[in-house]
Amino acid sequence: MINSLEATRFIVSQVTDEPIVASLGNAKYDLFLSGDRPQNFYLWNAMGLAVSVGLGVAMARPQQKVIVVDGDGALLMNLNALATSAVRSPKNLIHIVWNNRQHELTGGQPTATAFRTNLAEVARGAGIERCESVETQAAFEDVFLRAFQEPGPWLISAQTNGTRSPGRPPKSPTYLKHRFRESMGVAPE
Ligand SMILES: Cc1ncc(C[n+]2csc(CCOP(=O)(O)OP(=O)(O)O)c2C)c(N)n1
Ligand SMILES: [Mg+2]
Repeated sequence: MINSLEATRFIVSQVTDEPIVASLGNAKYDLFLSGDRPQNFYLWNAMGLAVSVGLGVAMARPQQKVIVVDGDGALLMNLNALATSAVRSPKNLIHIVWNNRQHELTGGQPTATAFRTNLAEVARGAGIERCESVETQAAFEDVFLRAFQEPGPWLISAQTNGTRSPGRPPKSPTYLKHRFRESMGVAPE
């Protein structure tokens, strides 16, 4: 079983100025704890939209890897985003899902992955080129390093435990948006 904080720390240890878009809840809490940086874009409440935002960033920045850290519950709420990603197929998009098989943040209600749904297979069926499921930290690090080097788009479903993360990133979406845009070299609005 993978600890999502440990795995997120590994991601952050590998990046330089690559953008990382984080889903609401534990994904963004872990990212903040692993090292706050202007290139981190934390979503507040917009459940399921991390990969939609990441897709847009990946299309706008084709020369750079763009990483999305997502939750299983959030992705399941917006599965059509996988089909949209596949239509565009940006080679630089790395979509990582922390699959703890529950909505941990709202009380641990089981998601569909606790029953029959396999997110890597769903992504493959949607048309995402490179889909992997991993269950150990070593396997995660190995596939992440491949995804960081080799063309995608990638979907990595990582089996994680259900731990609550204590990280609390800045709460103002406006502040986070401006900070992120500035880090991308986009002129202020
Ligand atoms: C549209 C919508 N419905 C419900 C919520 C409440 N909500 C916040 S986090 C969360 C669970 C997210 O589950 P997951 O993405 O698997 O992350 P985890 O909590 O397991 O880390 C829910 C249901 C929300 N923010 N938006
Ligand atoms: Mg979950």
